[in-house]
Amino acid sequence: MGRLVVVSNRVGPMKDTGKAGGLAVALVDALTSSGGLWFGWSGKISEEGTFGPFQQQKTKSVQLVQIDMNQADHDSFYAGYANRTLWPVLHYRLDLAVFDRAFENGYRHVNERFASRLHPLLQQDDFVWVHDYHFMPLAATLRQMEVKVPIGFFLHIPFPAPEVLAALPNAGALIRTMLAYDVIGFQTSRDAANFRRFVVDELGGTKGAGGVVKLQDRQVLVKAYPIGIDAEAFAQFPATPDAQRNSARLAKQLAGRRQIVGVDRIDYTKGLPERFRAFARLLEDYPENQGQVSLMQVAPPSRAELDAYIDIRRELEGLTGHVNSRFSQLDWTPIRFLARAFPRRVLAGIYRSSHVGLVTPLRDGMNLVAKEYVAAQAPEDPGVLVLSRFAGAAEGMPEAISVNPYSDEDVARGLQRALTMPLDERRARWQPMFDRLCREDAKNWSSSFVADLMASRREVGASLTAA
Ligand code: GDG
Repeated sequence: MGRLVVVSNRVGPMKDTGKAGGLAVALVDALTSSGGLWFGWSGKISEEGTFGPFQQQKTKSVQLVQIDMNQADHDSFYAGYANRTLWPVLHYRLDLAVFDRAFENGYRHVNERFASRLHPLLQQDDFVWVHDYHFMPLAATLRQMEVKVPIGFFLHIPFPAPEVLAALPNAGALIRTMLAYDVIGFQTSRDAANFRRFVVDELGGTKGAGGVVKLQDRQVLVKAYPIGIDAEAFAQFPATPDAQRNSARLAKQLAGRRQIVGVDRIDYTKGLPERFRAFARLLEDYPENQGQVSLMQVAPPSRAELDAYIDIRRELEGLTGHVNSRFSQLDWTPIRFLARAFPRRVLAGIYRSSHVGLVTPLRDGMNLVAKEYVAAQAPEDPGVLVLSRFAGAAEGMPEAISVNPYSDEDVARGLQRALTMPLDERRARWQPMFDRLCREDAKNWSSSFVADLMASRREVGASLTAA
């Protein structure tokens, strides 16, 4: 079996799975089982943009190779095209997208730089697995360097309807470069279908059997691989001393009242202002919840160098003040907005102490919080998941209460239903979701992608480029 090479914007961490997200856990697992190389940005800016410290994890036969970026590349590639252009467009937010030739050039340039740094490290029997919207054209660039090994790509965020994507200048050329991959994975069958439709309707390709798309000499497997979590580990977290200590603090503070929990990076895709308004709507439409049910929103700041992210945080602070000043009682505060991160074990304790998990993105590739909330519940008395129909997770969690995050009335109704749900129904909904999470976990996700990648044979042919 060949070596696995993973390329992602950020690399690691390799140790302490209590801190690492499901993605890191899944990738470390895949890398260690075949031996491998993990290549990406160091997270550092330096003017030379040279290789960062070359780290070697000898025990696990996994090498981490990280490179720095210079300020100009960071601004046009990361803060520019990746996060001001692709992120909003792929999340259906054309209103927030910035189209700038300099961003587009920076994106291409950084992809070329990553490819030329990776190229000399590749061996003949390697398999390369590229992650996410930062590196969509990477395979095409590697193919121009005569790299022949199988290369796969997984998109962690949504792939929108072609009608939306067509608004991105040069969308056709960008998607065309992606046909240099051998396997392209998406979070949901809808995303995969949108991609196939783009190739057929916009590029003039055709559909083959089993999800394959064809264009000229290229044949690419396009398929959904819904990402999972390390469900069994997550189910154990609430029993750890850290989690229990914090759950006890929370229980004391709640004093028998109930709590709804939300956990999201501060991001305009996560539907946070809409969620706060829907919670206020719950208190208005179902006033018996006043003084009884609070919303705790954990929201670590992210991408704080972008204006859209600063704006959303301010809006949330304003809404919190507004709702709290209107509904607070002497011994009860409706919204607690914690704009900071907590260790994963503490998070698991918060999930378990909360009667409802509220996950209402306006669009989301998958949403791992929905899965973590379910995994952290006590089987004998599980809480209820209220889930946006626009999260990729909704496709595989039909037992959740499905809501339209744009409608405060609908979310309030879903919340009320969750808060009044009898124990037998809560159990009946929770068990099949939990069983599925254990079966379709993070390891299963990475091993099924890698298996398809290994099965793919690279057809030698002319490399497709944006030209
Ligand atoms: C992208 C896609 C897709 C959050 N707060 C804390 C904390 N977190 C952890 C959660 C969860 C992760 O961050 C967030 O994952 P999501 O899936 O919810 O969202 P994105 O960050 O937008 O991720 C998404 C994902 O990639 C994977 O493919 O599901 O759709 O957008 O694991 O628990 N972790 C800690 N403290 C916090 O305060 N330790």
